[in-house]
Order: sequence, then structure tokens, then C-alpha cells
Amino acid sequence: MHEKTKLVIDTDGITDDIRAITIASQNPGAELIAVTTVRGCISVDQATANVSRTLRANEKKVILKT
Ligand SMILES: *[C@@H]1O[C@H](CO)[C@@H](O)[C@H](O)[C@H]1NC(C)=O
Ligand SMILES: [Ca+2]
Repeated sequence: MHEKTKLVIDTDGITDDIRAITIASQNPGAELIAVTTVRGCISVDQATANVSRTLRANEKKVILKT
């Protein structure tokens, strides 16, 4: 049996990264351990909101830590 690939994604929370998080969430061979957010084109709060929404949409448990 293969170990799942453990992932930590650091993201600025906009479109391409949101798609990457969706793909990672739906990949049965991957385990998304954590997502960290940074300010980029949008504020860190908006990035966090985007990521939280994406994870909830993919039925992942969201625990926010600041
Ligand atoms: C992320 O948040 C920004 C700002 O609220 C919004 O304009 C953008 O559409 C969001 N992107 C995604 C992929 O949810
Ligand atoms: Ca990015």
C-alpha cells in the first residue's frame, strides 16, 4: 500500500492557486495537511477567505489559526 503524498500549500489565494488546492483536495493519492496564506494581489484575509471557501466546497475540515 502506498503512503499518501503529504502536502502543505503556501498561497496568495487567487485563481491558479485556488485551482491547485481543488485538485490537491480531490486527489486520493494526496493528503493536504495544511494551507498557509500570504498577502499578494489580495490581502491575507481575502486569501484566507478564498482558501476556506475552497476547502469547505471540497468537504475538508477547516481550522483557522493566525
Ligand atoms: C478571491 O478573493 C478575491 C477578493 O475578494 C476575489 O476577487 C476573487 O474572485 C477570489 N478568487 C477566487 C478564486 O475565489
Ligand atoms: Ca499564486
